Amino acid sequence: MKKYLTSIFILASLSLSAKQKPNIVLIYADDLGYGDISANGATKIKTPNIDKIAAAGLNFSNVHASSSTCTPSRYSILTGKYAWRQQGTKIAPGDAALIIPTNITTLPGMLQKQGYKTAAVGKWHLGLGEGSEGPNWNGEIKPGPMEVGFSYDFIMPATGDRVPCVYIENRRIVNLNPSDPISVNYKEKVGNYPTGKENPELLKMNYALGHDNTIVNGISRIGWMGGGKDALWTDEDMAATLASKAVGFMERNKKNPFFLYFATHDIHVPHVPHSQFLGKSGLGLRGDAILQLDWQVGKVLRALDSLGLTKNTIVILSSDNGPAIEDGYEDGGYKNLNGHTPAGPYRGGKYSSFEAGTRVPFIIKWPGKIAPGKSSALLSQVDLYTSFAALTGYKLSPDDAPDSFNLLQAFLGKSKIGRSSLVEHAANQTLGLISGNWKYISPANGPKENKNGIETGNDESPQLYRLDADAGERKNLAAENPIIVKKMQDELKALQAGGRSRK
Ligand code: NG6
Ligand code: CA
Repeated sequence: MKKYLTSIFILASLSLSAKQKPNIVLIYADDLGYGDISANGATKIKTPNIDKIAAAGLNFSNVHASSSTCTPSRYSILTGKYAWRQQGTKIAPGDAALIIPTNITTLPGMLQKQGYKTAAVGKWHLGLGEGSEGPNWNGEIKPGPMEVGFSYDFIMPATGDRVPCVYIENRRIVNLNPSDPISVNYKEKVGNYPTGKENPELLKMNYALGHDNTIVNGISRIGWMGGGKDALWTDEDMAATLASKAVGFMERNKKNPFFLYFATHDIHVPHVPHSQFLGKSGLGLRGDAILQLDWQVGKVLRALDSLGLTKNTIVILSSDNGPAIEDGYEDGGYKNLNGHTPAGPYRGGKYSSFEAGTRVPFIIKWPGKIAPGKSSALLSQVDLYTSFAALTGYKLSPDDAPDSFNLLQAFLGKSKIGRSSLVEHAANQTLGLISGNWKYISPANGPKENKNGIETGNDESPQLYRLDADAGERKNLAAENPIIVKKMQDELKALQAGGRSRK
């Protein structure tokens, strides 16, 4: 009897502590710039739902994605490791194999060990399957999210502008008719669908920069696909589809602690928002996509309210890299900016070594636990792993999350002190380093502006900026400060040689 009572007691206390662990919802927007939200000073567009997170939470001005493009930033946030430490982590083709090793403990895997249910909903873009043949699209698609720590997934395999234009739920393509198997190829045309190059008259918007392959839903994509007609997504419905999957996961797990990685398609290209947002921003399709993103944020917040979970849920809104204005389609991005500044006060944008590449919106709320306000602590998204490990009581082993630090107190606003340094990684593999108020960019050949009109930050000479006095990185101070340049170069070299980061 005593034994029986003891086990009941243990069970009860276990479930209680599991229940008390806060849910974590990470809304990871795509290509959303620091200045794209009204909470960060945008005046030409209003993002009321994102602003609600900011009003109730802590808004950071110096949090960085680890890279100025998608795949490496996502790799880093989920593994706690800088992506440039591993080969093959550049922007992934749509048929790439999974790039996250299945034998490491990832951020969601760590939370699973702590009793969390974990979901990836939305954009994946970290590869699927193994080996050089790519994923087995018509069968069980693995390894994928479920092999690296997620207990549920509903994903788009790569990006909105890449084939295959289908959703995958728990290893299977959704609505795939076995009598109409799909084929995917990134080298040559497969299937009978028209292409943008051959049939531009079928397009809803003109392509640019090689987005001229298979047409799905009137939009030509990167890569070719055939078959899978019943499984094809409709871009206009994507936001509602993904939001409902995110909400469904929270509903099913309201009694469990859960981690939701809600990686929205918005505001990546193609910008094809639902008609309810068309023309509503006054800033063209890109602005309308921001409104659609904000609407999805509202869906998540309202669901938490109606499930009674708002109080015990940490909500984070951030982005995988800085803004692009036009990125593969002639969708009027530049023409319709109307004075809107997606990068805020920062220079560059997506792909860039300048600050706007990685300095992204980062807002966190946890009612009663995080006091509303602002923070300028220097933090990297890679730090979420170890900070959440500290929050949930997980003890890291030496190989876990090598670039991630416990900066929980800074994320909760209890400390103003963040990292002393962090690495910024650009699309062309150039590395930069922030150390205190100094920013160093390694020399790089290549154009100063890319084909999308974004300043790359490339310069054959070292660049050194003083971010507190010159956030816009206009005055290169490298020549006057050779000792600082050398010190920062040495730190980067040591990191590249496998050295651990400095907290
Ligand atoms: C680039 C694409 C761009 C976009 C990006 C991925 C070209 C010329 N450009 O290679 O349109 O798809 O990859 O964006 O192909 S990201 O946010 O997923 O990194
Ligand atoms: Ca991105």
